[in-house]
Amino acid sequence: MLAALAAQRHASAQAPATHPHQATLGETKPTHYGHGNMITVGEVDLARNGFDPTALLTDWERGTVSRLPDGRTLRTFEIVGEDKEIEVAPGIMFPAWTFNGRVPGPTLRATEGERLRIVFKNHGSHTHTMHFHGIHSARMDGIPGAGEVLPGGEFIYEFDAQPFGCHLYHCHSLPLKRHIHKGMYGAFIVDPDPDRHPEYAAVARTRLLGTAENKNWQELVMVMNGFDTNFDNENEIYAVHSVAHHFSKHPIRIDRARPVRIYLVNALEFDLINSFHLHANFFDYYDHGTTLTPTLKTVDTIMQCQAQRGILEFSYQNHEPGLYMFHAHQSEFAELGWMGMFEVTPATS
Ligand SMILES: [Cu+2]
Repeated sequence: MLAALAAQRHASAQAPATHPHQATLGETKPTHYGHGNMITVGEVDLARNGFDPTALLTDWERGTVSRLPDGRTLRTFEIVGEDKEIEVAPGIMFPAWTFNGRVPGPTLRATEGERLRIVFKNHGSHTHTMHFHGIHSARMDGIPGAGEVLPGGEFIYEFDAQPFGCHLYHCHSLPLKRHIHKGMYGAFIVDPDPDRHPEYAAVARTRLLGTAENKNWQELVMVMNGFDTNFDNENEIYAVHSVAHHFSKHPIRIDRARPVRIYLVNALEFDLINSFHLHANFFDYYDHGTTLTPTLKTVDTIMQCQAQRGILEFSYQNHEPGLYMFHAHQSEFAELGWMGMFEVTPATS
């Protein structure tokens, strides 16, 4: 009996490692979980972190909507700055400064022409601001002297949502390098108002959250970041949404029949550039997302300096199902966490 049990254990120990996603993928048996064993081992405690990088891909913060006396839409967001320790790779903790307890902060999404009101309460241990990349007055710029908030304080930023595009916000307190790399940044997306762009109204509608045309798209936001875990002014960890190799271990499911749009933002500190490379496919790119026609067509790699951002559009319609890699094409970044997988599946509907 004992011998039989031991034999059984031995057999299971020898069984090839499988992954749930491999079951449907036939003979190729991709080994994305390891990929030459160049990824982290183990899992991050996402529950303790309080955010899941996969959920963040499609987590649009819409705020609350009301109507101004002149009939315009007022969209109000509430943001809290707070200190929080987060796990950025299995067993690697980082003392972050956050917006709403997550890194990156919430993806604020509005529509061109709305009035935006951002109520920022600072519950953190340091002075912070919210500086938006957008068009606004000097008083609303979110820099020292204009909208900087002491611990325990509050400031209300208010401006119009313009221009449409893929933007970001970040803390602009000093030293800036420290406040950014600690985690105080997030995506800020302004959808185009189709009525303002009659010549490209059909395209604009695909970008406007909630329309039937928009629902056909698989939209994802990706904030590229990194962490200096030993305080030497260099990054030890690179990622999309903070957790190294999360999307290598948890591929992003893509319905082959529907197009994909990525709102890509580079928040990386210390390194001069970051990049995005898509495997086995090409995409169109909209620099800053501020145009309705591509600024680059048919490319498979783009680079961004800090605060640069853009929109990628592509399709796997003519590809066989399977796992398709995406990563920074600085190989070091990829090996230290900035690498992921799309799992392209046959149409589900
Ligand atoms: Cu700050």
